[in-house]
Amino acid sequence: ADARAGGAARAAAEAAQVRIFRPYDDPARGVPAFLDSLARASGGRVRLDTLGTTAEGRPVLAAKVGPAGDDPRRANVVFLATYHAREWAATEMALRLLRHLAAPPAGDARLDSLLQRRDVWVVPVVNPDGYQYSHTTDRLWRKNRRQFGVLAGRPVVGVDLNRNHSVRWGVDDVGSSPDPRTEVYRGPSAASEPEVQAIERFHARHPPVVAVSYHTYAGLLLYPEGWRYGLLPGDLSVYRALAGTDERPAVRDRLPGAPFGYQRPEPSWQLYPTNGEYTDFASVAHGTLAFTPEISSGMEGATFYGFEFPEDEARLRTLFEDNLPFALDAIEAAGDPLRWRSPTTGYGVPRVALESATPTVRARAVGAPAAPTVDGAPRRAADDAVGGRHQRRTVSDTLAARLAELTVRAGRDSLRAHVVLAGGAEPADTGWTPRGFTLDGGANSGRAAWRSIGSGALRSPAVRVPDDVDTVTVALWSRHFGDAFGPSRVGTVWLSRDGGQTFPERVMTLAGDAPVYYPESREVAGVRGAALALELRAQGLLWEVDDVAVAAHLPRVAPPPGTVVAFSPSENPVRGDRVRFTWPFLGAAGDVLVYDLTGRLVWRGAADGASDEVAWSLDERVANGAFLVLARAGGQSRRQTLYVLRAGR
Ligand code: 0X9
Ligand code: ZN
Repeated sequence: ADARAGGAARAAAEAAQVRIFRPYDDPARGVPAFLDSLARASGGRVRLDTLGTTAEGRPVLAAKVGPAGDDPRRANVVFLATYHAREWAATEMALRLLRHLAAPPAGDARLDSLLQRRDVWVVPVVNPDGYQYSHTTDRLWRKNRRQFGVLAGRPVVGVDLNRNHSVRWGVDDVGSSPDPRTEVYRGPSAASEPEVQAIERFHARHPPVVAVSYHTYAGLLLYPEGWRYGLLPGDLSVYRALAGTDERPAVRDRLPGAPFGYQRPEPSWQLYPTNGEYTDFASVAHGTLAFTPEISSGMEGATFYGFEFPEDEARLRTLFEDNLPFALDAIEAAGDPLRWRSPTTGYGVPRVALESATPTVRARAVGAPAAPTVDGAPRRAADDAVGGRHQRRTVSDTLAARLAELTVRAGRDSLRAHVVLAGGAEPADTGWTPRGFTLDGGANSGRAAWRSIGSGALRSPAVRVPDDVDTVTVALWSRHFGDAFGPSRVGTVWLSRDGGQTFPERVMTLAGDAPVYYPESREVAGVRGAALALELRAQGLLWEVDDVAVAAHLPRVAPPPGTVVAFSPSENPVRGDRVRFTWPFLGAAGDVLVYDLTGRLVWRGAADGASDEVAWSLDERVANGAFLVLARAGGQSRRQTLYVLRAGR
């Protein structure tokens, strides 16, 4: 009798406990059932779509929010969750986001009108078979549930869906494994899995401008490149505007014990390299700005929840509220990423950004390729192979000597900078004071680099910023071994504006792993006339630093009227629904005309002469093919052949 009473009490207690996480198959509480009821209650605002079917016959479902259908004039934004079965908090985030978008809090007219201008898709469970299995049988299951027979008496099951995408699939055995028994098995061939095929098909039909793929649990906000150490995306400025930096991060993390208090933004390889991964796929195949938030880095006592996020409404609400602003920013930025300024991070996208001043000039620009000039002399430079849809990078040949002045010209954009400080542990670099940093032979350029094996501080000499300069770029090359999961091992860069007496402002943070040298840079504004100095502080990490520079941005000189710059499109072939042309005739009004090959006028847009660009929004009537584009002003004209190659047409 006692046992029965105990059992009843336990049952009552269990019934009283609110269940939050949803399995897949439960006909009442499962994810598909939830989506169904949400769609039915939404008054036509949410529609469901089946993107594909898994090996065990479950649908991969997408919920579309906003106007019916997919209008090419509206930018697509997609939110994905739970490539990895056990990452339930990711699905919970996606479902809460969907609920928020389906019924914005009363009076949120801004979100309402924003959703009218976007096609937003939410795929809360990319991996339904694995997800269901993690609910019924093995809480920590990761892969899908495809069967690969029996090996040494054990069934071999599952492909890591985040290693199965068709871009850079299987390029090495570090970022994925050919062994089906491992957790990171990449599958027998690229996009071999039905779930991955479903996602890739969806991307071909509705190429997203921005995508967010929720995972758990490292407390990071990752973006490409992810497949090889040291690579930075061409669109880094746009990624940074959205995701922020350690100094101005986009996503807070207020869960108890969260080590940084925010999701650290960084290129994905700094966690570890992967191949066949989703964001590398989306960014390369569709020019998508694709992010992997590794959400939920909370702790219970001294340990992470890890994949087992507590079923606790208050904590899940915190998780959602922390991640919501970035999700809304992603939706908003998709309209015109280059001109968008983030209300969350405060960053916009500079037309030209300097990535390194020495030993190479590296710059990202909207109008590429950029042409660098060093100390008045043009430099040989190459368009970097790591492209972006919005910006490209140009890298100069290695400079033989330290420079004083550089310019980067890209179309009508330019950046002219005075290199006011440069140093890299070479004999000529006087005035630097290393404490706990030693000279080391593993240089990025020249003979030596500065190296700290635990803690130390490296101070630069002080330099005066000219009075007509507002902004500087602080740039350096770093190789370091830190900690992806906490602030125990970090390197930071601090700025003094009083000649090195105080260093109140942190301008850069390095953590995670960078086993190869790569360039880091930040713009700092409001430094007119200041006596600047840098202090690099190593706390617990193995850090090698070389080629440190401060470049003072000289005032922009407008090209004289009558200057003609190259007439070029923002992309060619055009894969999206909008293309921008640089307006070649400075100061002169005119128009841009688009003809098809039969000579029919397809579009005409006016140029007022004041703005740099003319944008053409292609509607659904524009067929794929070749077009002749003409820019005219007064008696002058420029022509350009343009190809339109949009998916699903
Ligand atoms: O390994 C993954 O697929 C992701 N981490 S997780 O713990 N959720 O499994 C991270 C993928 C991000 N990309 C790279 N690290 N390159
Ligand atoms: Zn994951």
